[in-house]
Amino acid sequence: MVVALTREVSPTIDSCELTHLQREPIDLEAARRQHRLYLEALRTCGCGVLPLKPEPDLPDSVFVEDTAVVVDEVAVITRPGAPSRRPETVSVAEKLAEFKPLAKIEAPGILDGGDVLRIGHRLFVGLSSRSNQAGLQQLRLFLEPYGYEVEAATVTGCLHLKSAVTAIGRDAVLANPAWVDVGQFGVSTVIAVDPAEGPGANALLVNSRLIYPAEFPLTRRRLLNAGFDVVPVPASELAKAEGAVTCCSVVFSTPTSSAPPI
Ligand code: CIR
Repeated sequence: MVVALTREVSPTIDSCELTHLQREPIDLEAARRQHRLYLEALRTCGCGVLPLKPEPDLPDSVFVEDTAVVVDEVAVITRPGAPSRRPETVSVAEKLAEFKPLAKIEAPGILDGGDVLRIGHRLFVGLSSRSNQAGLQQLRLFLEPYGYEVEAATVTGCLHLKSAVTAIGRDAVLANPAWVDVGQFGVSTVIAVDPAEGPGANALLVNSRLIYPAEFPLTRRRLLNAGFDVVPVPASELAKAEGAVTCCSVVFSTPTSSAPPI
């Protein structure tokens, strides 16, 4: 079955890392309400939810995507580019060890899961302020033995590669062409965000459905017109922390006999 590792919103989210946005107050209750709707959307898409232990002192700990890259054969624990985020990986490693063999990115490598775009057996790593060539090389060493290709991708103007482009099918991406050259991914279907909705390229593909922020209706219309099945979720509060929908989970497949999700 497909499961998602998640973590509740920290009460210190207001002190989150910010790179491209100005700090704005975050309404914790609204963020938590939206996060609960996100968990419901995961379940609606047939995904089990595996909550990690809360980390109240780690402001960005809701953004679990950045802490691990998981494929069927192995879970790679990252070394997040922001030092404040590195302690988040401890509990993630403990939880993932119940399901997969672990590998770990070590210094001088840095890697955020938000920079890793998987399209089939190809993984593109955005070389951003959070992920470097050493992190990419280590990921390649871990994954090549299992038949994955790991390649660099260029991205500008946003935090992570997956702020600019996400996989919405086996051979399809949703992208903001102002931030990324989609030619590098070699896919046959590209849906561009509506130009008025620049941050709208982050969609979470789960069991052929797309969990997608409700704040981007024009791009949602494009997805619906192209035949995609969209599950809208309100995501405005965590967007103030520079997070979107892929950021709040690590989705992976697990044998049905493993520990039951809730
Ligand atoms: C950070 O800057 O690390 C957090 N405030 C946001 C991380 C969002 N994660 C993601 O896009 N994968």
